[in-house]
Amino acid sequence: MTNSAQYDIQSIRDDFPILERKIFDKPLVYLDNGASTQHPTAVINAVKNLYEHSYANVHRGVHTLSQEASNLYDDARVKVRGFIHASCVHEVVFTSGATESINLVAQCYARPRLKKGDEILITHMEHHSNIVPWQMVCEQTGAELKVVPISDKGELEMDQFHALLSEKTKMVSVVHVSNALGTVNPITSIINAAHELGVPVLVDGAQAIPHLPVNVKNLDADFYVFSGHKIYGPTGIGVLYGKEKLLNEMPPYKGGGDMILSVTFEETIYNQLPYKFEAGTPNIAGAVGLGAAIDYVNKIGIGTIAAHEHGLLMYATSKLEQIDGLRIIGEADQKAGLISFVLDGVHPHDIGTILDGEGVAIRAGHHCAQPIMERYNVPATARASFAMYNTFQEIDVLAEAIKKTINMFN
Ligand code: 7TS
Repeated sequence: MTNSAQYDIQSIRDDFPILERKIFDKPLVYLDNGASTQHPTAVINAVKNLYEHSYANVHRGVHTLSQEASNLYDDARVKVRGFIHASCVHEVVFTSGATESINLVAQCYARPRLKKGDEILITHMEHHSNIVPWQMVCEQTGAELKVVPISDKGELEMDQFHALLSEKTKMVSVVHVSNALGTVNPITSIINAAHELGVPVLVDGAQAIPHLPVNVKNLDADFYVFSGHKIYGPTGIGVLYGKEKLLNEMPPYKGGGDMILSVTFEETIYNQLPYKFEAGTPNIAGAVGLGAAIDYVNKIGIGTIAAHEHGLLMYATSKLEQIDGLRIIGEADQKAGLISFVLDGVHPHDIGTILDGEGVAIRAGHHCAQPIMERYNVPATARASFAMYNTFQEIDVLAEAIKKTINMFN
């Protein structure tokens, strides 16, 4: 199996120092990118350079280092804006990750608007971080959570979505790409249908952002969230994109420094967007690292990465399908680069452990999507998830390691 001539996989791999690691004396085959991706030298160096040359707190000092750090922090926001095609930089709020972004919208957008009898519509394939914040806000307000079912293939039952969407629906929150199934959801149709009833839509883009071009303006998403660590950036940094009008209508999430214009004991005037939602010293290095990660992805091209990963997905699917006793969970027509699977008679944790012995890192577990496990009546799955640096040869290693696992258990 060869890679496309234009795609210089070796030079990409050379940019990721960790890929040289050996695990139990075997070359690392890192296929746990859905949990967290690895970092190119450009990201590591951006963070290193900040700490070595330009580090100080941001937005509060007139001295040179504070100005340099502030500029780097603000540049990162400009890069995110460009990457997701937001209309303006102040629609990009830095958070600690997708989870915090969703909680922020649940508490600051939904909670003040919800009352008993209202409904929030999510789907059966959400990560816990797009379930629990809505359950919490339902408990707080008396609103009810409605769930769009999925088919055996792992696709949303769109007729059910349309049936559940009603005047009672006050918010739709849906995952763009499922972390447990790989399904790419038809979010344009979902957003359009919701907007016909005046219902805003949050899109959980945690698993989409490293794999697909995202244009929040074309999608007309009201909110779009993701984490830096799933797109080759640092942990502890994430993004909440929100339409300016909606963000302006929302109260702040946390109170503290940087989110105010003036404070007296009688009255506090909040800062403008996006700082209203960024109380306290932010994750400066995280933002700078995320900016560098976006530069890196742009250099390769998100469309090019998507094409490479699609090739890996097709190849891996055809290889794994040939293995007796292996069942793929999630066979949607539209999938991004991950495969969940189970083996007859072998617990996914044992698969994970044996594969680790072969140098192959996958995730085994419920993937923080327990309702999906329940839907397919499995306790857990093993999941191989791909990134721009994975090779077709690594898929061969994965397949051989799975066959070895099956042989050990027979
Ligand atoms: N939404 C989806 C679809 C996710 O896959 C994840 C993390 C999150 C939200 C939460 O992101 P965080 O950065 O705020 O934690 N998913 C996974 C995973 O699949 N394996 O580990 C984490």
